[in-house]
Amino acid sequence: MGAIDFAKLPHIGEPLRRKEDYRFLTGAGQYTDDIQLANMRHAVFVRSPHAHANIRSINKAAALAAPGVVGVFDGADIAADKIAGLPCGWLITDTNGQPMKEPPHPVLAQGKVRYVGDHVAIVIADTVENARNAAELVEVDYEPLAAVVDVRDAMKPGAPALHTEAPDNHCYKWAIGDKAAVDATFANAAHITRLDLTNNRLAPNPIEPRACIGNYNRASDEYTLYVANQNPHVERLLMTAFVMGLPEHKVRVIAPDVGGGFGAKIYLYAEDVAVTWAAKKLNCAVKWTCERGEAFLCDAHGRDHVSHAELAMDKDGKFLGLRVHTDANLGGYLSTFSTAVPTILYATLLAGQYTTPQIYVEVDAWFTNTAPVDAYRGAGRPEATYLIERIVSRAAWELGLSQDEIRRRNFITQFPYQTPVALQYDTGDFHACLNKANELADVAGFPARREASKAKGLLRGLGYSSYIEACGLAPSNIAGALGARAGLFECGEVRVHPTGSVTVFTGSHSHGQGHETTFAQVVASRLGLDPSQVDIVHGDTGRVPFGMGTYGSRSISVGGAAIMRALDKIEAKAKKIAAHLMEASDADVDFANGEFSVKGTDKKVTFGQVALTAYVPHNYPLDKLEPGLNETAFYDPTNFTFPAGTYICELEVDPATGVARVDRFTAVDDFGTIINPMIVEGQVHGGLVQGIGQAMLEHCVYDRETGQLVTGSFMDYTMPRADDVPSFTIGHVCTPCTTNPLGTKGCGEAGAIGSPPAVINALLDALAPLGVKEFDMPATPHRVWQAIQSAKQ
Ligand code: MCN
Repeated sequence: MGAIDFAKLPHIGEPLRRKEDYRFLTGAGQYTDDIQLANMRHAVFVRSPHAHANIRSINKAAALAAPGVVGVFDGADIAADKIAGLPCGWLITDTNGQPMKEPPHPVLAQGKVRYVGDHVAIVIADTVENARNAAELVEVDYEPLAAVVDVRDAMKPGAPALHTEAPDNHCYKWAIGDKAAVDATFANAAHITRLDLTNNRLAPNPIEPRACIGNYNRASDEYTLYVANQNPHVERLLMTAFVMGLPEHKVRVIAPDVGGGFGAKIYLYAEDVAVTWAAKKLNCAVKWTCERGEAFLCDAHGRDHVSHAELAMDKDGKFLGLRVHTDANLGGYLSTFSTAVPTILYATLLAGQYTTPQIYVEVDAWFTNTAPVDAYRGAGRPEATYLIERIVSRAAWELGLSQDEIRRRNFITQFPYQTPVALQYDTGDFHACLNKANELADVAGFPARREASKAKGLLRGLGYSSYIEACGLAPSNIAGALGARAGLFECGEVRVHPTGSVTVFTGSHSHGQGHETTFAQVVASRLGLDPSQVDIVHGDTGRVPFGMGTYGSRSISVGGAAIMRALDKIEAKAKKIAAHLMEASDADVDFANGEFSVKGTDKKVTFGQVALTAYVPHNYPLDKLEPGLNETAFYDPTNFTFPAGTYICELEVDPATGVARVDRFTAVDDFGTIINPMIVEGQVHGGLVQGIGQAMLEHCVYDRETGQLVTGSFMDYTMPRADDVPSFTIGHVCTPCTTNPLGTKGCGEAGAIGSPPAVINALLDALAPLGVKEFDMPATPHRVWQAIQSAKQ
């Protein structure tokens, strides 16, 4: 079935309430920490209080003697059992042709700690309290070393070195584009706009902290790991093949209800391995639940780029070339997908929505004494969008063009469009998004609103961001050629039961995105069922055949497409059964609205009758067909999907206090075919709040001397709250994706990608009368006030 026909099916585009909300809203969800196993003990980790230190010795005796303690293990114990370090899933090749520096990432420290919170030992006791008390008795003799937390410091000659494998802290230099051609373009440009910017480091903060329970069954020699994770099969693959050296069929990974992830739960973490290993060692289940303070220290962080960008234009503001250099902070070790974020997921998006013919991007990635940095909602695409949309807005100010005009002069209008940075956009209508955003934001009424603000002594600004992103990760062969050490397909199994209801097993994982509803809509619409007749199972390697999981807004476009393939097989087989029942040829059978009919006759059988016949095959072509109606499909996409849109932010600043307030925010997105507009709107709202949070409030700060995390709690790290954001105005444009059978483009990250530059462009527009030209996120009152004062000098 083609994407156009699919979009016309019943239930597609229906704002169904989420099936899963009943259990979530009535407290019936089952998260990892809710799970109680027989013979279960509790783990607490001893973490480094130093950003950088050698470990001279560890004395476990007092902790082992403490009440309730059943085990205390350190790096030596792990090494003695030949447990390997945590792997990095993406190999980047340096511009010098050598592989990136890939220092070991031990599960428990091996003689050295490299960030505050680094794992030193695991203490296991009968209760969490006893484990916590005993952890304080583990005596670690540290030799503190000088620390480095900022990339600008890490690259200095003589900076403290974290790893012997990378004595200058440099992990890789990577580049894309034709440098000579870009340099030549700049030599002939009529105007060059330049910009330095920092993309601030963020802590993901899903509402459910990470948690895991390792268990081991002596009788079958099998492990089970319950874990708050976004991709249980990937977790199992990494843990068995790379770290523990176990056969995969002996390890079951279950990610039950998961309370948000935003990227932070994609990775294989030290805690997951440690509890699984300790379960066998102690012959008991071992549970660990992260505390919020620990999450700040050791969940993978996001962003942390320092960039310089230059945009070359002709005299009419037509873009000729873009030149970018970015220094990316990778933290103390390489987290699972960290290396792909500032390269493949970032630089390839730097064409944005524009026809810029020449682009050259160079990225240097550095180790620092901070928590590992990896994908966080948007992963590379927010950093790219922030850079492009900031420099485009600045170019407009410098050339005296309106924000609208500079974008229109440069928009891509012909599709498919091959960018100079590898990606090929299949569809889009950037003018339509901009037009609709202008209309919904009432841009025409802005001058009057600005005057009204002025009358109150306030400054009002208007900011644009026309983003594009690549999601639905990705064709496996291209990802492999770019360094991925895994495939990026998805798997779906559709199991039709004898009475016609359906259970679907998907490799995608839902941790807030509503898959139990939207995937059921897809299946119900294809089979002519009510969505209540379709259940979705995910998050269990013991039940789902295989899966690559959820990140990169890939679930509906890749996971959904795998289910569509399985449905094609179901439909093909069901048609044969129906043809037999109606004594017709397969080719003459049509299927629509849950009924099979023979062309040109009034013969009909229902989907339910066919399902029953498949399992009670009394009148059945057993010589040609197997009984049963259960099909599995794997789907590997041929391209990314490219959601795009225009966001417009309007904010007010009080110049006396520096307080900025987002007053209006309009988001117009093109997600192709929309399965459930209510869920999509929720996804956009969530993303916008996260993006506005980055722009206005959130910021991980490490002390530049000591490497201590200054923003280690919600007292210091400000999460956005309801009264920090306005009621959003949302609109849609639809150009269906041409490379998947649903026509969908991912929506899960768009809000977080498109919104930060809209906010900061609005802020700079508001502050322009005061002469403020530079500003780095977040726009806290203190920083805004400082910017105003600096501009006065
Ligand atoms: N959808 C739709 N029509 C479309 C596109 C999507 O109806 N054209 C629906 C999908 O069927 C799905 C939801 O919208 O129910 C999101 O789909 P998709 O864009 O495919 O994204 P994923 O399901 O793969 O979710 C991943 C994405 C990412 S990468 C992050 S990070 C993120 C996000 O989703 N983390 C979240 N949204 C989150 N929402 C919550 N509540 N919690 C998180 O941790």
